[in-house]
Amino acid sequence: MPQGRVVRLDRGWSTVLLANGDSIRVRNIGVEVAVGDEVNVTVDMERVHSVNPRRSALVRRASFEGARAQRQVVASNIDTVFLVHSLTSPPNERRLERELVLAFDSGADPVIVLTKVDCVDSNVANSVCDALSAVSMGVPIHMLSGITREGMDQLTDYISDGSTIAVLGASGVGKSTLVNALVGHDAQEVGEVREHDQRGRHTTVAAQLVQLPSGGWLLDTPGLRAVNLWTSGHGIERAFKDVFDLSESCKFRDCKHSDEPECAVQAAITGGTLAPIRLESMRRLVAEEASIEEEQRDREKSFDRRGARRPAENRRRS
Ligand SMILES: Nc1nc2c(ncn2[C@@H]2O[C@H](COP(=O)(O)OP(=O)(O)OP(=O)(O)O)[C@@H](O)[C@H]2O)c(=O)[nH]1
Ligand SMILES: [Mg+2]
Ligand SMILES: [Zn+2]
Repeated sequence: MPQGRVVRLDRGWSTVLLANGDSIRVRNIGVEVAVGDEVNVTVDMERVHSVNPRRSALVRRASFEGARAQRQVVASNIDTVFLVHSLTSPPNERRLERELVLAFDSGADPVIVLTKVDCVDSNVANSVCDALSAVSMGVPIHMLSGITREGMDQLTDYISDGSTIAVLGASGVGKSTLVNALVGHDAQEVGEVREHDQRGRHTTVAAQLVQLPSGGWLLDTPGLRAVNLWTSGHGIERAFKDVFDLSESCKFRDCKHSDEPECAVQAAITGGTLAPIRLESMRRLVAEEASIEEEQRDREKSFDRRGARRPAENRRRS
């Protein structure tokens, strides 16, 4: 059976790059396919037969379809995730926290990339960088320009033959510009941002895997409006390592960090070493994840009661 990698998805169609370098468009009926998947194509080259197990996947909650949450695999088989923010906008720590949770849960390594360093003076750049550093939990941060190429050499270490980097971030931050700068030609369309608020116009509409001349892959994604969590593994623990580390020293193992005695988290807030917003933010994400988990459990239960088979993961429409 011919094997290849899904480089793009369009409503029921997969574009698959085969091992021999040919690119074909095939139907993906009855299989859940994501960009980045390694797939087997039917011998008649008509459709995706099966998807190989993913070694990593960036998963978020898609917008609600009816009342029920759906999961969306944004990118699969990735090694690194570039979390892209623009230095021309005020730092968005809350968004970065969510992106870090998704990235940690994906199994790939996050890297923070701050673009448009050519557009701001160094005071502004440093203050945005400092604000985001406060929630980055030691994840590397690089400031660069996809236009002047300043700082681009910092990214070479992440690129290697056979490895895949997913590029994630809001619309207009410069994801496609960065992809083009790394690839060395205009592989991806770029679009102007709105002058008054620097927001993008959702130029990239579908995730696209692009091959690097040196080997390796970049996975450009459409700007996500909302970074919604799906059920998480240790993503929240890792993205909120500061809070989790402190809670090790709370008197009670099940401390909720509210009004318990000898709470190390509250002590850090009072002492000014932990921003209260970090605890609030973590609580919000824990609650969001818990509600998805609860919904999933209810769904499984209702299927069990009816004696119906749970719909197999790969039968869900992508
Ligand atoms: N000066 C400067 N402009 C940049 C840089 N990166 C991107 N831009 C500009 O920002 C605008 C948006 O860039 P895109 O690369 O299309 O942004 P995107 O993140 O791919 O946006 P979506 O596809 O909508 O999600 C374009 O006008 C780019 O020329 C940079 O480092 N410096
Ligand atoms: Mg784009
Ligand atoms: Zn506590």
